[in-house]
Amino acid sequence: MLNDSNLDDYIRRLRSGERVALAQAMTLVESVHPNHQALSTRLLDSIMPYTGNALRLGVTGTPGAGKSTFLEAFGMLLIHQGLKVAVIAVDPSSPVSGGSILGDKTRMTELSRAESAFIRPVPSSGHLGGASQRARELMLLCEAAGYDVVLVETVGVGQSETEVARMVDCFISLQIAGGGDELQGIKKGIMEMADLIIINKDDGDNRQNVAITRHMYESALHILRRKYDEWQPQVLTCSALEKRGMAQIWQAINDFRNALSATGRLREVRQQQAIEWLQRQTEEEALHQLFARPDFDHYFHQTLQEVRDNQLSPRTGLRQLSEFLQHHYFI
Ligand SMILES: Nc1nc2c(ncn2[C@@H]2O[C@H](COP(=O)(O)OP(=O)(O)O)[C@@H](O)[C@H]2O)c(=O)[nH]1
Ligand SMILES: [Mg+2]
Repeated sequence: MLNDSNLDDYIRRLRSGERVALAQAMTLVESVHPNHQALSTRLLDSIMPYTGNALRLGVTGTPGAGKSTFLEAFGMLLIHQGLKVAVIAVDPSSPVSGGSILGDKTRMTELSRAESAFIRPVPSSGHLGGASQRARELMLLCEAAGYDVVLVETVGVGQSETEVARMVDCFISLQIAGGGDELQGIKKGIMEMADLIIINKDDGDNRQNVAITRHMYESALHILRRKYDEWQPQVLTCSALEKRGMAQIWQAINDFRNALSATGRLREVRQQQAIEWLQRQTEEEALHQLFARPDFDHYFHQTLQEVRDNQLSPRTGLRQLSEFLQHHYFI
């Protein structure tokens, strides 16, 4: 097992693409044991210079949209082009060794057997932020191990989508026709986050529906504010089951990458993502530390009660808390 004395050797093996070393490094990063955390922090710090070379893609969609089937077909296309592909599946709905992961394995049979592919589920740990932080770190490990494309898959449930969108270069929303899903996508703001919208299951009797849905999305996209000056999000269709449409999707992703790279925007986006992540974590940490102080916590609850009982206006409550903070911590 990985330990303090063989860390350098592990990093060398990881960078040479040894799958066992990558898998063990991932297990270490996922461990919450304090000793492991100290070691995984060292590991992550050491590999930072070797990260950033992969194309980072996020794929989101409701359960049943065909994400796993799509990743199988799309991943194999990349592999046939000589690329190394990693899939990190964040699924907040599945327990640690959940059924959906078994389901995924059966839908990704070719990919999971491919020498150039690496598939890793991220078990949810109750706390969603925790799962997506780990996904980000696993992505860095894959980059250090020389993977060319890292796909982060997430189920279409509010926060996990946003968090995945914040860690990838290109965010892909996989949709299906009908079922009122289109409206949901628009309402939930997924369309504002998506760089590509792919309507899956463009096969059999469904093709007409897909064409209608595609048109709807295209119209909706034109009235939405654009995320980047450099890129107008595209709507594509595919049949993951019949493995059709994959080359066009890969082309669109490359167009996206080229458009954003040409102006330096892609680099800027990544820098911004890293900074914003640290900002959010710092805010969370600051609040956590503040409420961990018994005197503040006590005063806070006392004030809450007074406001609840109409003894104090909310505005005065806030002023008092603010004065308390200044007086106790900021002088
Ligand atoms: N007709 C059709 N069925 C598909 C397609 N892609 C996936 N499916 C089916 O949709 C179901 C859900 O697929 P899955 O990949 O597990 O979806 P996920 O939950 O988003 O990962 C399975 O029964 C797939 O066989 C497709 O392109 N066409
Ligand atoms: Mg799946």
